[in-house]
Amino acid sequence: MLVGRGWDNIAVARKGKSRRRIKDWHARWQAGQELDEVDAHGRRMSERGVKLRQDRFAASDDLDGLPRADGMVTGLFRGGATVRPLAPHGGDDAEWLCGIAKTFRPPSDATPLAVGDIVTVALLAAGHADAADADRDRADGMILTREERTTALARPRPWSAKRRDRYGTEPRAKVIAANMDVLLIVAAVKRPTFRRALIDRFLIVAEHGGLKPVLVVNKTDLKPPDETLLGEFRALGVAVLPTSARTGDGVGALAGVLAGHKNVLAGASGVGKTALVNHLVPGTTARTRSVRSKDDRGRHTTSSAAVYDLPDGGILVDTPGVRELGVNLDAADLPWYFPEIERVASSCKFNNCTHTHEPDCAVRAAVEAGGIPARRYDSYLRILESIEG
Ligand SMILES: Nc1nc2c(ncn2[C@@H]2O[C@H](COP(=O)(O)OP(=O)(O)OP(=O)(O)O)[C@@H](O)[C@H]2O)c(=O)[nH]1
Ligand SMILES: [Mg+2]
Ligand SMILES: [Zn+2]
Repeated sequence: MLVGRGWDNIAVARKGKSRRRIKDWHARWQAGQELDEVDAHGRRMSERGVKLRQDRFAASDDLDGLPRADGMVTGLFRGGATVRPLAPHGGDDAEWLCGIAKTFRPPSDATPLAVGDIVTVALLAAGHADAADADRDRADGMILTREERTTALARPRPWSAKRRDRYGTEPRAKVIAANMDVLLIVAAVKRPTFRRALIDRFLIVAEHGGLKPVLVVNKTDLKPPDETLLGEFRALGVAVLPTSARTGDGVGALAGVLAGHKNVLAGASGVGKTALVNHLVPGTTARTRSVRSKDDRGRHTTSSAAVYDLPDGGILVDTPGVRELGVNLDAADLPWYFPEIERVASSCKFNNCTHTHEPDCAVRAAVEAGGIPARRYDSYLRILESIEG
């Protein structure tokens, strides 16, 4: 566990000091902790967690007179975030290390801050560069406000009494990335096993969050992808790109799709998200790790979201792999996310038909006749069950 004492060990080099410091923070906070929580009122979440030293916050009572600038959140840790300036500014810092102002009130009840959020920061920078000592103990800025999100890649979070206490009875979505345009759903042909149901859930999450889904089927060097299956996704209007991060096959086509957009990678652990980043972003050598040989599962190598600049414009956000993905929806909304089911549902005898057991169900008839792929119907049933169960 990291405690205040840890600060004494942080080396501050004059040259590139900000970057170095940020790396230290990341390394420390990434060591075994969930780093991405500040609560809805900007209070530090946990006594256990790292505390920004009090003098970092001393200025937060008096932020009114400070210069302000907008930036994008590029990383989160307990009690703060790294923020990249949206416009060039006078200082030499590529990223600001920021605390959260006491007055910070996020505009909605979802995760207060996520990678990709646009925030306004009060800059503390003036003066602190002179003294190495002060530099070590101070943030570059304090986050004052956050803009409304245009999109959100979100997953439902486990419900618990503790959370209900703190946040009321509403299930809160955990926002993984904000303001992205494209969700790259990455699967592997094998190692780990191709999980169609997980892809269907990500399609729902994309629809729900306002992102355009693109399916990336990676590791094609291990086995050719199942063309029939890819055709089913294409029939739903989802772009499908087979790739191999090992041989580089298909990576050029993927780069073309990403250019100029804000893209976020998601998928199971071990499918090769970070390996793709290393291909797509020149000079990047982010950590990847082999899947476990005993069960072909990933090792959860990437531990928090990270932002990369694409060579032809746009950004790419790498995220930690998921194990399971719940779907935070009402059962009644579900057909809407399965357009091929919705299309025939109006012909069901009952207008509240769930297409599970009701008589004269047009959806089940269409599945039997082959008009709706059986695996899509199976996914529908599984998701329905998980919502109701
Ligand atoms: N054969 C083959 N192996 C690949 C390919 N892409 C990635 N790998 C390997 O798969 C393993 C997992 O890759 P990662 O990039 O760490 O996977 P990830 O999706 O980032 O996993 P998490 O960070 O845990 O979510 C590594 O050993 C990679 O070298 C590919 O196209 N073909
Ligand atoms: Mg990774
Ligand atoms: Zn029906």
